[in-house]
Amino acid sequence: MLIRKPADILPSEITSKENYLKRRDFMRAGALAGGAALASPAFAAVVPDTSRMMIPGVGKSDLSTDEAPNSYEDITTYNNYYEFGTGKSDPSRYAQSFEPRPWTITVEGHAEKTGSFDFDDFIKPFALEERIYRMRCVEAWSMVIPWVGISLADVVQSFKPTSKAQYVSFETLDDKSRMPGQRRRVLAWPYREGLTIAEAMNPLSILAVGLYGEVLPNQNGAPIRLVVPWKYGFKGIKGIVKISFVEKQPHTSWNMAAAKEYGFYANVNPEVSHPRWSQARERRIGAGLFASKQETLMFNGYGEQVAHLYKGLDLRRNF
Ligand SMILES: Nc1nc2c(c(=O)[nH]1)N[C@H]1C(S)=C(S)[C@@H](COP(=O)(O)O)O[C@H]1N2
Ligand SMILES: [Mo]
Repeated sequence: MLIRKPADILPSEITSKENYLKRRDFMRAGALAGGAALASPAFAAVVPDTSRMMIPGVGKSDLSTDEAPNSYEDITTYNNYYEFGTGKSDPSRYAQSFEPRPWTITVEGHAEKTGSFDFDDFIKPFALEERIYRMRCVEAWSMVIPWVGISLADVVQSFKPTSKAQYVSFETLDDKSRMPGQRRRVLAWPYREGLTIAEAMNPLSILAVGLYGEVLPNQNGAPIRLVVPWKYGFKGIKGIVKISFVEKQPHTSWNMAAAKEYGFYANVNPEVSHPRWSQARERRIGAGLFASKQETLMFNGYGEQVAHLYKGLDLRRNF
């Protein structure tokens, strides 16, 4: 086998956080040079193995759930990423040839520090941590995912937002040639999301760069995506290229598409139904065809950490 799996990589080969993606590129280049057959469409499906690289220097977090994580298979084959198609298996199929490098993240708006940064430089100052989170999609299914990420609060603080920065907005890459799903206007591209500055500063909010200890697969939002576990999955914007500190509540893709169905807050709330279905229960992906649904928890079970953010806010109106 030409391409080695993470388990076959010796710890001595793992040098530094800054080098892990460079090594991945090296391995991919090697794989392509080593077998011309890999370049043919019939073999395209095996190429993604090259991106399965361990991320070194990942700490543990006491904010992790002790529930059993979903399988790597479930997490990487049952996805929502409309830039690669609207079917659940579309992202794992059609994002394989996406190259999440080179990758530039632009930070702008009401902050003392702004600018454009290469992905590696962007994440370098921050500690990498494993965070095992319950994730709840607005479509009433859920998973438990062992993310590798950096604290969004640390990122926000490092850019020194001014008092005018009330919200943080995020944008995904906008490039039809690399994201074939963008040829159809199923959403207004680029995909947009936002948080209040207090939500962004909450210790639970992270920018994920990996899962199961490995570099983030393309279908899960490589190279960097937002994870806010007390909100419906659509807040977790993938493939981020822009972060803006803004004064007014930003426009968000799902709210622009259907304002009556998807609000800005999108907090998981079993008591507030989606106009077309109940949010009281959820199906845990991978639990089996005959497993009964489980009850959805207020704020997806993270109320202790986040309920204070919404004191005095009518959650029925601000859904
Ligand atoms: N750019 C972008 N980000 C996105 C989406 C999308 O279509 N485009 N889908 C969202 C939705 S609806 C969900 S449920 C989560 C799914 O994340 P996962 O596939 O890693 O589980 O990604 C979110 N982030
Ligand atoms: Mo979702």
